[in-house]
Amino acid sequence: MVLLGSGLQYLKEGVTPHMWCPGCGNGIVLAIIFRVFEELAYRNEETVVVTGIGCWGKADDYVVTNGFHGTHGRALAFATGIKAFNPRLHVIVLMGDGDCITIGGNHFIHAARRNIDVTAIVVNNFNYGMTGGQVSGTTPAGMYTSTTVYANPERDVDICALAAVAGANYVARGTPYHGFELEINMKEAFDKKGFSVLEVVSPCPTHYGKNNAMKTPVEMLKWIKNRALPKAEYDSLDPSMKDDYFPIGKLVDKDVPDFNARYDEIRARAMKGRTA
Ligand SMILES: Cc1ncc(C[n+]2csc(CCOP(=O)(O)OP(=O)(O)O)c2C)c(N)n1
Ligand code: SF4
Repeated sequence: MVLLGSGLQYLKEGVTPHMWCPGCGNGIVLAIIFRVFEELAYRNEETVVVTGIGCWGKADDYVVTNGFHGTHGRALAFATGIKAFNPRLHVIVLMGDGDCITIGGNHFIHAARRNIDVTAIVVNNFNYGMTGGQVSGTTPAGMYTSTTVYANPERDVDICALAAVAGANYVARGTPYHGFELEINMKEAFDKKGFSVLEVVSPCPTHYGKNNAMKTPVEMLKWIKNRALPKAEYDSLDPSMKDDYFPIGKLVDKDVPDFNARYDEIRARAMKGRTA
């Protein structure tokens, strides 16, 4: 029996226990996705979950909706094709920070610029979890990974700031610790027409936590929780303190016409010109 409100009807049968490590944030994020699917009454045949490669990229193994498991860094390219061809589908793209920003950064910029009507849920655990905890484009400077054992000399990309400046209609950030807020922002992201991005700052205790002297999954989750501030509180910080924190909640909410709306308008004009 599936409890109403749990969203468990979207979980494939016979696939648990899942492959993620104890204390990983991925399971919490997937459970919230299922609840939001239920709240929005998404039907399996009109929903497509698109992934690339990585621990979070395995999420499509667990869903009963349509799934598309693509190649590393290219999930948004596949999702763009799916949505452009069939605008009636709900297209949800699940990517790790490596998938989305490090190898896939160029697709991310262009999906936002194009304002394609898909929702990207980016689980940012600050490293390449699946392949052993290597440095990623979102690893903060000075932190340790398996390939920066004397500390990362590079600066990190702010996923939300990049999405905003590139033209996304909706941008929000959350953490698995702030589950209720995450659910609200996820529902807004799914509902929004145009490109929407939800970054989830999430624990990878197995690699990032261990490499940075966080001995348990709880320590890693607390490390994230202590850095997350509601946007208004973050904005009021002295600039010298901002590097130690990140804002959570809704960051951008616009209604610029999405790619398919603009494409339809241009096509209608072109067809009229032809028959005139
Ligand atoms: C083109 C290509 N390059 C590299 C790899 C190897 N690879 C698989 S998963 C992965 C990193 C995944 O990291 P991330 O996207 O952050 O997801 P996570 O595992 O942390 O959830 C890499 C480098 C690959 N599969 N394809
Ligand atoms: S390696 Fe990290 S990201 Fe991958 S399942 Fe384990 S804790 Fe999660």
